[in-house]
Amino acid sequence: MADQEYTPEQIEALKAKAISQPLVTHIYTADPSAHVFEGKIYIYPSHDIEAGAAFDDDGGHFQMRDYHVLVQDSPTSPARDCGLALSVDDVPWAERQMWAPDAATRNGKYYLYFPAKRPDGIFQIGVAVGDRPEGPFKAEPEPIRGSYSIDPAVYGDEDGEFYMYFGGIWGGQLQKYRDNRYDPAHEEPADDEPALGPIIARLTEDMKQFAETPREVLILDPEDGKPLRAGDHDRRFFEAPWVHKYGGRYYLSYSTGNTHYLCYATSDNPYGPFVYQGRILEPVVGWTTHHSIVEFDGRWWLYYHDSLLSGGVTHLRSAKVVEIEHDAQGRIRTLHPYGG
Ligand code: FUB
Repeated sequence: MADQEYTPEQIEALKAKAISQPLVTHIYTADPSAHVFEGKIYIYPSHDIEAGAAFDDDGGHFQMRDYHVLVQDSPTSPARDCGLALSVDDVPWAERQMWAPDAATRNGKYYLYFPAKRPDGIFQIGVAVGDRPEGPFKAEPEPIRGSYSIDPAVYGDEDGEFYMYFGGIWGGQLQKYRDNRYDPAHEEPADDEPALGPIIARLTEDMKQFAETPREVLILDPEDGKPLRAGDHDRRFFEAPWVHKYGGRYYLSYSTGNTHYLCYATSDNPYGPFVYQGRILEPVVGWTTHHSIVEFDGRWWLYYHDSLLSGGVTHLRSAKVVEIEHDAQGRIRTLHPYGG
């Protein structure tokens, strides 16, 4: 997960060709989860900082400690930082690494979902509750029972049910679990075995627990109808699940991690199986790629991040937004972050 080296000239050239600009530049923000609440766009990003931690393949250099919520009147309007929404110091069970969050609203309350490491180094997912989209949020004293790994994304369906999708391999620890049970001996499956999928669980009415046993979501190869293989690094799920609905179909989008693509798969059912469809975004500057997709006034927007503002530092990223299109068949046109 080390930085790719760029010269200042290369960075300037990429900035000139970039298809979008950072939403804010006074802090680093990443993993932007965008929602329309109260007629505005609220964005729930990670808050990247330079903590001086060494680079490693488990993302030890991502040492974020709090969350700031951003707000826009529309996706083309300036973004405003609403200030501190939640600090790790105010989460009784969490010690460090406040990674990619998401949010949802139900019955007049707002819920901030976030992964963080317990003192023993294991990721779990917590929830904090507020009265306003921007917080402040008060954390529940314990993580969500039965939660694990990272990158919660909460999808509210038209029938009123809410589902959490979560998971990420490598630093996100998903490869250590089978059937929701942790075993440090587990690793990623062999290349010719089915890849690990993200995990889904319906949420309880109070939005604070899983209402059912979490289960794995399958992503199938459209060619043979079989699950994508673990060795298929250009297409298999790595982290950053997100779900949106378009034309009555569920779209599961995600990062392929070490190959740096944002891809998507579709299904008629929130639990899947999903069928792989293609790429949404080619690789950005910086190792990670992570996004959300939101509709605003009938147009669709991809919130994503890159590391251009920091000159290519992988753990100092900036959230951005660009419009995406679904064609007549519902396919999403692939975007190139620096033109081409
Ligand atoms: O921001 C920390 C981690 O990097 C996120 O949880 C992953 O999705 C990746 O973007």
